[in-house]
Amino acid sequence: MNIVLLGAPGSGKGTQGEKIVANYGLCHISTGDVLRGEVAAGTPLGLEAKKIMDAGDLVSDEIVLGMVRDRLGKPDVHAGFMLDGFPRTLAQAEGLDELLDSLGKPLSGVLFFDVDYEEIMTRLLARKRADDNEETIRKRLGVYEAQTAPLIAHYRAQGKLRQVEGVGDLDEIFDRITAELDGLGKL
Ligand code: B4P
Repeated sequence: MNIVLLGAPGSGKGTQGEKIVANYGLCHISTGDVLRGEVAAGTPLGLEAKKIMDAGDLVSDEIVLGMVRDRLGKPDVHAGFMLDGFPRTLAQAEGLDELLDSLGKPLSGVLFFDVDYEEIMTRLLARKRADDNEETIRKRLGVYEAQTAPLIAHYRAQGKLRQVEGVGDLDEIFDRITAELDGLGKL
């Protein structure tokens, strides 16, 4: 199974993603985690990415697509993968479509986490990561609305979108997710 997690910042992609990979044995590919790893290691990419992430902007499509292309070329994705936080722009989604075509690894489905912005603001202010202050969160939500939300229609048109209500108890949300993922095999 090859899936994408789609949703606003703080919608729970990382949180539920850990439960999904543990349950389905998928390889977890989080572009946010890879970028934070580069920042922590102080690489040239990390130094560049830190400024962009702290401002609430998106790292360039070329950089992120290059990272995902490298990662999907590794042998451990053979059993299936879960992309968390990628794609985030239409250009990234189109690049991913081409990449997966060339690799012969089609997407099984895209899980869209539906969470309202008020709930997101409360969650992220409580998390206190470097990019979690009110001004940056508002910026990230604006970027999400303009650049990432159009992917909902992109994947709906492909018949791949599965919408999950992302508010409530973590285990209840996970039950909704497994119901969707278990249904994918029956398409
Ligand atoms: P990401 O690392 O992808 O982070 P995120 O969108 O903020 O969080 P996520 O949705 O995973 O939420 P989480 O489960 O942690 O991106 C960070 C930055 O990296 C971006 O702003 C961008 O600059 C850059 N970047 C990453 N990918 C990129 C790409 N493809 N292109 C360009 N730039 C890219 O949950 C958030 C909080 O909510 C947690 O504290 C959690 O405990 C809590 N929570 C989760 N579920 C809950 C629930 N049901 N109830 C209550 N709280 C809950």
